[in-house]
Amino acid sequence: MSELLAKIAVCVERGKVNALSPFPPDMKGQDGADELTKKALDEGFSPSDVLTQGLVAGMQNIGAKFRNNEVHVPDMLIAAKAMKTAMKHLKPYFASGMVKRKGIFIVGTVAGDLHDIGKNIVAMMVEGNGWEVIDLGVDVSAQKFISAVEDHGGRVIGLSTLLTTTMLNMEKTVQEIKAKHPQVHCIVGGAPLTNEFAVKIGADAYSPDPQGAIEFLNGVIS
Ligand code: B1M
Repeated sequence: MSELLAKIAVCVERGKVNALSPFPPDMKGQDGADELTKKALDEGFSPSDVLTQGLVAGMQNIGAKFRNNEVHVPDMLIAAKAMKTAMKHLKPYFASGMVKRKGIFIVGTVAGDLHDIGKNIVAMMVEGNGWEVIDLGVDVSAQKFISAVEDHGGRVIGLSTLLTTTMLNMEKTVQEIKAKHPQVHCIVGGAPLTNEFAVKIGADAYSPDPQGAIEFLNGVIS
């Protein structure tokens, strides 16, 4: 793999956004994901290689470390910021169809629940893995999820909840989505959930972390 793309992956994983960002201290003054992504495209690297061998590789590395408790929520947030900043250079190639997204992932926190920190991390990690993410935000009704499927044609919906009281809303939401669009896959996550609960409510999958959501999504398209 090219040294430049490997450097982009390191910048994403370590949260080195751009040359001006002082974090991480040992990379101060060096180019970040922003400059290196632009440089790679200017030098003629294919946008798809920049995405997969640079940005996605970096997000995968940090995702694996998060799963192993080697890094924590702030590390994920800064890595996602580096990825998002670099992604702006790739946007024109997505728009032109030169780089294909893996698919559409619709995500939201279920009705009655306003917690969005975990859901946002999942959304950013999935986007960094090459998916187009339609983030419906918090307090999302079943109808809003259904409309998003109809408007955007997504095949996978991610539902998050942090409250035991809104787990019931999650159950109703999954059932309404499945009744209207049985082909749509629903993956659920959030601190109070378990795999048994996911099975009971008719969801297709449960993941305790963003990495599991990515693995499920990649399984859907393979
Ligand atoms: Co609230 N809150 N909160 N809160 N809050 C909890 C969840 C609580 C456990 C605190 C406690 O009592 N110990 C408790 C719930 C208890 C219960 O249900 N049994 C609670 C409560 C009660 C409440 C209120 C009702 C408090 C009140 O007003 N009386 C209220 C509810 C408001 C509402 O939603 N209607 C409320 C409000 C808030 C704030 C607004 C102040 C704030 C939310 C800010 C925000 O999200 N923008 C807040 C916070 C910050 C918390 C705690 C402290 C932290 C939650 C968090 O962000 N964790 C939380 C206590 C705690 O967890 N220590 C608590 C970090 C985040 C990265 O983890 O969301 O679990 P998490 O996401 C993980 C995984 O779960 C997974 O990946 C993420 C990354 O690893 N994951 C998925 C999540 N979604 C996924 C989806 C997937 C896959 C994986 O696929 C689709």
